Amino acid sequence: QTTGRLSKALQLTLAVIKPDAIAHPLIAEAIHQTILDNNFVIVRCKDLVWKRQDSERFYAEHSGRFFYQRLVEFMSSGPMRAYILAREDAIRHWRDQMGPTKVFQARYTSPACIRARFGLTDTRNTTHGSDSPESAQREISFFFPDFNVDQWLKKEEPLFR
Ligand code: RTP
Ligand code: MG
Repeated sequence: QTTGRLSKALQLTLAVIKPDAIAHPLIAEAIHQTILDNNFVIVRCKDLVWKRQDSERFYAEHSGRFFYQRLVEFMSSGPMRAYILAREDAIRHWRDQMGPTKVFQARYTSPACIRARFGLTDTRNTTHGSDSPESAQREISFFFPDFNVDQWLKKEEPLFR
């Protein structure tokens, strides 16, 4: 039986505000506000800058793609902000808030989403979000090596009921 605003399907996801959006404080603030408005609990938050190697490692799955070089370059071009977010159905819900990867598609199909509002190009598209529980686990460890997902859920999940 669940009574709180978070159900038993409490989930963690990894969200990033990318360098294009962090470069503009009002945009970063608006994205942060979207996180709060959507009842995500901010479990961890930190600002960081990637070296090119971090970028290459994080996006290794895209290494053959035509946009890989500019993606890697962009993601190591300046500060970004990483969050661990908790919510019911957090992974899907955060991706819904971001909207489609491609900014012009986002503007047509879902003009209220983050990428439609603030995205510049298909690469400089403001935000990242894990796309599955497996990615969330990997990406949370990538950004927050000391954070133990299973331990956190075991300890905190009952408090969210
Ligand atoms: P993400 O992995 O960051 O959540 O993004 P996604 O699933 O929506 O998109 P994906 O296809 O996995 O691409 C990863 C990131 O690469 C950049 N990208 N640039 N045509 C392009 O220039 C292009 N296509 C993708 C974006 O920054 C995208 O988020
Ligand atoms: Mg992806």
